[in-house]
Amino acid sequence: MSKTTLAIIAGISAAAGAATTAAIYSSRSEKKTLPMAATTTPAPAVPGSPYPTPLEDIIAPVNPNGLFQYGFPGPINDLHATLSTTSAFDRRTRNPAWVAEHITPASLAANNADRKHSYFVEDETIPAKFRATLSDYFRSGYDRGHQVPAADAKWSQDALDQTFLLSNMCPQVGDGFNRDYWAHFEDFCRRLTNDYPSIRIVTGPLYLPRRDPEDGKWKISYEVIGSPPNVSVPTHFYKVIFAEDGKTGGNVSLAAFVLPNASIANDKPLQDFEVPIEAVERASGLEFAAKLPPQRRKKLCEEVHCTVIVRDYMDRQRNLMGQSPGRRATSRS
Ligand SMILES: *[C@@H]1O[C@H](CO)[C@@H](O)[C@H](O)[C@H]1NC(C)=O
Ligand SMILES: *[C@@H]1O[C@H](CO)[C@@H](O)[C@H](O)[C@H]1NC(C)=O
Ligand SMILES: CC(=O)N[C@H]1CO[C@H](CO)[C@@H](O)[C@@H]1O
Repeated sequence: MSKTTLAIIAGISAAAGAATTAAIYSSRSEKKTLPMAATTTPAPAVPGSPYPTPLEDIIAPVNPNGLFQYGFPGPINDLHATLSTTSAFDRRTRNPAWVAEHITPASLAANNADRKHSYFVEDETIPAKFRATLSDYFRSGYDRGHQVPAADAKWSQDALDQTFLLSNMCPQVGDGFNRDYWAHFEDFCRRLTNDYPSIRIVTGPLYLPRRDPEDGKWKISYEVIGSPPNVSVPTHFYKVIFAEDGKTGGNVSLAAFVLPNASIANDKPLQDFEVPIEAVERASGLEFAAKLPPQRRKKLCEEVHCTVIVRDYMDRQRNLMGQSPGRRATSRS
């Protein structure tokens, strides 16, 4: 890891109030996957699998896959595509694992929708017992924080409405974060369409370890809201940005950012939050650009100024959404 990288990570850690990100980027060597024990059974009978598991295979001699006769435990990703979002859900935390969007200069220029017609709704494609509910957020003190921002989907009322599914939300700190720095960061992403014809963004939560001052050990600790507790409150949020040059097989300028779920001073440089994509991958267990060969990868923040603009943000928001800036405050339930 280069000195610069370490400095960037240290910068984030300072912002987070603890050396958290260092932990997700530890240089501990990767363990090789152990070779699977030789098995005489055919492919497992998972739900929807074309391979049946004959009774003799279930019983003898030893066959852990026999479990599947009672059901497949999961995890299930609840992949869900809407007009404006494609998401995977994490049933354990009742938050999305990631939500992807696509914005272009034309999609942002269209203004065919009004946020005042949109309502936060539970995502009924997710089984009721795993879903985040409106009552979980009620009086929790946290905003229902859009992962794909509403302002990115005003090209159609349906597209805008679909960003209000709770499967596109995570509990976010309101003042100083969702309504401030995070919103400026979303605005930065939109401004990228001035420089690139096509922008893809993946957004999601992280639950990062913090060093316990008592015993010096790294621990993950986060609140769970709802009664009984249902929805985890992430410690951090990431965005991975793909700025495309508009050519088939063309170059893609990449950047990844990790921000703490906390009030952030407006004068904090955005680049303090930039991390290697690999750091987000290690922290989230996800992979973002496995099929993008190195020769097509460019560094976004070497091509454009990765900075937030705070000045006149509210005016911009008002223009984008055709609303008064105060309305944003109603996103707190
Ligand atoms: C989560 O919310 C649902 C629906 O409001 C509720 O039935 C359930 O008991 C809550 N808690 C857990 C841990 O699922
Ligand atoms: C991609 O970037 C490389 C330099 O990194 C450049 O030589 C090449 O022409 C670019 N490809 C396209 C399609 O613009
Ligand atoms: C609500 C919440 O848990 N906020 C946390 C967001 O992450 C930062 C950094 O870990 C914490 O300091 C906040 O307490």
